[in-house]
Amino acid sequence: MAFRVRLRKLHAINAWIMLLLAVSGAMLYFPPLRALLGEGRVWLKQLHIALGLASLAVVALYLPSIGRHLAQLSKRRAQQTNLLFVLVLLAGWIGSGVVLWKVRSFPPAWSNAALFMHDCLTWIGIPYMVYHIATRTRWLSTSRHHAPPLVKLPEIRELGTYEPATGTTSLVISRRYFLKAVVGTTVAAISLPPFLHWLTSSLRDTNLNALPDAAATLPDFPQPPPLPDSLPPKGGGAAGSFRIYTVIDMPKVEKETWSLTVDGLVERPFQWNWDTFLAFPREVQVSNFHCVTGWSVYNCTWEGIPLNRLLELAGVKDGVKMVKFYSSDGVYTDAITIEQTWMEDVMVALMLDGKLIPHDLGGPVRLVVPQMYGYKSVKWLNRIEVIGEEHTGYWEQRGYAKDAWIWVPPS
Ligand SMILES: Nc1nc2c(c(=O)[nH]1)N[C@H]1C(S)=C(S)[C@@H](COP(=O)(O)O)O[C@H]1N2
Ligand SMILES: [Mo]
Repeated sequence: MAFRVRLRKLHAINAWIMLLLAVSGAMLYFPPLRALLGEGRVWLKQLHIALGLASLAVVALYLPSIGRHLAQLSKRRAQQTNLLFVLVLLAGWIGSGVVLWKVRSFPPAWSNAALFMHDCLTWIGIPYMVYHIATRTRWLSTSRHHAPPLVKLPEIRELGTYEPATGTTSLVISRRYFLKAVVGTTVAAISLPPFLHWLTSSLRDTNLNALPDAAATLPDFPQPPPLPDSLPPKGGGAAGSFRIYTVIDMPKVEKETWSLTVDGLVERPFQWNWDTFLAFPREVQVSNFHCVTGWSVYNCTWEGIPLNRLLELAGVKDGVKMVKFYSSDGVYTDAITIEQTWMEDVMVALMLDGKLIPHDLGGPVRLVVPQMYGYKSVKWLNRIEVIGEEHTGYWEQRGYAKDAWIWVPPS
């Protein structure tokens, strides 16, 4: 009996943890909920990780009992299957969760795979949990013993009963089976379409073509002629899907009022309008874009002005500390140290794969810092300020590491 009590307790604890994980995970994942969270998302992510570790502890406490438990369930195939299924789910969630948690200790390809797995298991796992809860509530599970079946026969099984008298098998549907089927179908009908939508869009090469076109979202910015390396894109076309992030309503960007300022501790500060910006020589680079949450877009062909050309033009004074980047959303900033400007691939970009950067991706002009996680790559860039003190960027103030270097292969 003590064994059963112990299992029951572990099950109850696990159920609560899973519920909290599902709620916090869903909030972190779905863009509208994510937007609602704002900066709370960093703390919620911490909580989600802590809950995940707690569920790992529960699994660890359970595992020594698994042999005995399975033996006990040997005559209950459905429960055995449920148990194994749940254990596989948990293992997958925890394993991929650890990679996502310790993202900087793994190559981006690992994080990409872990994120895909984490999401995929969630699309399967949450509907399964709903089904599991719904079909295990008392009114359903006790109906087997107390409520009369829809069709009365001496021996009732879930489905199909052999009748010795006539030698035939008749379909007998108990109330319990019927309700399970209804619940199962409903849950599947609700969750399958968005799951398939998610699956097809994550297996798609890129979401660049599916994004609202720059022509529609940035109507007054005409497409500038791309350099030969830009179109057709030297990198062969971006592979992977951007998730669209913003911490506040996306700012309106208009050509008339658009400007880029380079100022602060420089000899020759300047402010450009769109035409002056376009007149400056541009370059093309192919690089990968990695977000610290695990997704990547490979082989992006960016066209724009290397940061260093702008800094040379402005003339950086001695003794400065950082270069700070502002977004025209008025809220988002980030910075790199003056030493880190050795990176020649930090770019003030205006085209991606030969087309003006879509507004959703921070267009028409965003920063790209390919060797660091995406949060350094400020969208809707409108100001570059050279400063003499430390600056902590938007997400860094909220818990992201100031050191944003992407995992580099050990040499
Ligand atoms: N202005 C602004 N820039 C931003 C962000 C943001 O929310 N606002 N998110 C950052 C993060 S965390 C990432 S991963 C990338 C995402 O770029 P995307 O939205 O074009 O996919 O933009 C970065 N730059
Ligand atoms: Mo990110």
